[in-house]
Amino acid sequence: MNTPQLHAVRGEILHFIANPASAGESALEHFADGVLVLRDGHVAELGPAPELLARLPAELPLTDYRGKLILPGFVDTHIHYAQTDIIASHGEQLLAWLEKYTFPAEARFADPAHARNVASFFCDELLRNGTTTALAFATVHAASVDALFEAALERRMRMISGKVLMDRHCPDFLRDTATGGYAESKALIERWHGRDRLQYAVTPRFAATSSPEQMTLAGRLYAEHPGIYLQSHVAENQGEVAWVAGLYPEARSYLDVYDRYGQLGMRSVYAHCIWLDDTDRRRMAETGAAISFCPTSNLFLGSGLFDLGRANELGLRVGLGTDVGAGTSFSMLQTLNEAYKVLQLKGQKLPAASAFHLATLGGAHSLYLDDRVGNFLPGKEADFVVLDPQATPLLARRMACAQTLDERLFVLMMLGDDRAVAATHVMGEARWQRPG
Ligand code: XAN
Repeated sequence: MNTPQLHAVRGEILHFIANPASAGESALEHFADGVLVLRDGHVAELGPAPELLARLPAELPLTDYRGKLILPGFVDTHIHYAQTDIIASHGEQLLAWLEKYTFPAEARFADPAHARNVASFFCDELLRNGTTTALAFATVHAASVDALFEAALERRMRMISGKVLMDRHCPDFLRDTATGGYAESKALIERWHGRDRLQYAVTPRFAATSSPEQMTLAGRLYAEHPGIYLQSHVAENQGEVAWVAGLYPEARSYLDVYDRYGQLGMRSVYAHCIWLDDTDRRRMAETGAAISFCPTSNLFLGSGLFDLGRANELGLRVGLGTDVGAGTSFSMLQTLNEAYKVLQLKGQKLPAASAFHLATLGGAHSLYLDDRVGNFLPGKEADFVVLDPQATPLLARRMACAQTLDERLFVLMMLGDDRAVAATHVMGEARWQRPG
């Protein structure tokens, strides 16, 4: 998989340079037969094949993906690597699901060998699904963060993660302390933040499992380290919302709890955001905080239907999250499929162009990474996924009936999954290739 410093990739190529919701058709660039020229793992140039091939040196190495569709690598804005082994666990809604499945699974990460084993599988599974950037929860154990960052570094993936902060309302074996969690997070930031493509996220699990003292220190960590991320959950489930209201009676809303502790701002990302009101949404927009929309998880746990239309109207940053293990697939295509259905139930539309924007440039924008990944503008890191529109008999048959690019993209997101991913490249290099 050793890729020369300068090389080219040929195929059908599609990327976004703006949000189709505001820019319409000019948001998207499409080359039915295109060439992407890569230099040292970055995009050097993109254009129509006949034009570029006529002036590129004849000896330039070229990978031929004709018949396939090349898109920027997917950006998963919310996932729990330690929940890989409990994906598809039956029967509960959020709070009971945490107790019954999540906490026991996360307890196993006290063993660094287990953490390394899961981290390696997890990173490979992301790549098999075309995901090259992720914002991921680890567990309360500092070594679980080391394991994930080591696995991502080996594969050169863009990974943002952090140690879970959780000092109350959880089993003893998963509990840290406010000051211990602060010190461990600080040490992890020093060890990992800014190393290659890795970045750190301060990670209070949710307001219910952190004491006011821990919430204060989480806010302090976020303020003390410019450029750092903060990730948490908010307003996912109605029982959870009521519980948090009782724990923080002084707060106007669940989101306001995070605001009071200085945890809203640029590079803060909140998963779910189902039970927010417009005051909350406006506050997120004002502070630059982002939402991770997690449709498969929201349906699986019966949490509710996210209002993407309203978030867009108020100019919020929104990305897409698989939220494995409450989410039911690592595939961002399958996640778009469920997003479409959630929005149908809300009486809203998710056109295919908006959907693929959400999974690529939109996600990168929500993470303040759109200057580095998310599309193929010159200088961007060359992360891309190669999709096979003929991957399954049904896909091939349905594609043959599709008339327009829009229709083909919609078919891909509704019928596609990991089988549709022919290859995934990270910084230009093929890190996953479908056998055969
Ligand atoms: N709230 C949560 N929601 C979720 O979907 N997964 C989790 O692990 C979690 N913890 C708090």
